Amino acid sequence: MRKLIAILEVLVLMLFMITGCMDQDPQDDDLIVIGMSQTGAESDWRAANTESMRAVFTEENGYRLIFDDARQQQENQITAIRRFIQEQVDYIVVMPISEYGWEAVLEEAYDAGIPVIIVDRMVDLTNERLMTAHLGADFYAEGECAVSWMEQEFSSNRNLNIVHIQGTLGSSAQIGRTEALLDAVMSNPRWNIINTMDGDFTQAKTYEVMHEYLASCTVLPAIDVVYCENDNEAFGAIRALGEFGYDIGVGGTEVISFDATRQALLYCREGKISLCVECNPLLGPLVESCIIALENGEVVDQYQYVEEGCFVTNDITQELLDSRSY
Ligand code: GZL
Repeated sequence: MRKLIAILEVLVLMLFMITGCMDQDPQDDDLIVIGMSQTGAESDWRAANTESMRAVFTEENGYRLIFDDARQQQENQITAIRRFIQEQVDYIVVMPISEYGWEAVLEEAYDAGIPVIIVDRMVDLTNERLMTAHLGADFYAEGECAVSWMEQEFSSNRNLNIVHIQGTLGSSAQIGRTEALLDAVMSNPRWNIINTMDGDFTQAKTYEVMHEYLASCTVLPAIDVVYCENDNEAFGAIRALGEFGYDIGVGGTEVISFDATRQALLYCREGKISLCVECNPLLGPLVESCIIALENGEVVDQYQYVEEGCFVTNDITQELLDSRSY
């Protein structure tokens, strides 16, 4: 008899444990589930962008974040989006690696009734209803900021030899910044792009391609400007140029960079980078305000751009550096 009672007690305990585990915390049901596909971890900018998202979409703030790092592969992003659809998340947030190839998978999300928010770079869609909102930067305007500085920095009656280092090909950051430079070269007949390379937004790739280019020259070319489409490219280019004896800075080879992360601002303060064009990675709060508006049944602007500026050496004060969080 005692054995029977002991068995019954164990069974009751197990039953309690199982039902206790299966009971979702009532709070959990209230969490907004976000499926987030991040491009990768290729740059300082990207790390700051990811940190901004993770800092906002926490359980304390009322969210369950399902975060996927695509490691710079679009197919990984598409796979992740399909997983988010299967898991019936409340929102899908995508930082797309490139502009093209999204129509089919975003159609699936649309059919599943899941709003898709595109952040940072843009996607090229024939059916724009597939995207609830795009929150990011105007990359062409960033490039215009750089070429306006070039037009002021260099007199119009001198030849300008430019080396152009592009970001990840097909990304809207690369497309916009490139187009602005090419348009400016068209309207400045003495500007000459002597070489264009793919730096893929990374320091290592840029060092490699710049080193390879300079090593292939029988006579080292005069380079007036290196137009780097992000900070990590600038770091790689500066290292390679230094190894071949180039004098970096005013009066020598002037480097332009995009993002304005802390390390780039420090290079700018030293004169190693002549112009830092800001590209704000801290998009988490903007994404959250969009989601809150949607939760409240509000209609959101489909295109929302962040404010950005640019910095030259004299702008880089300790106060400015202390004021920045990335
Ligand atoms: C720009 C972003 C770019 C950054 C790079 O919004 O997409 O990608 O300029 C990053 O640093 O790799």
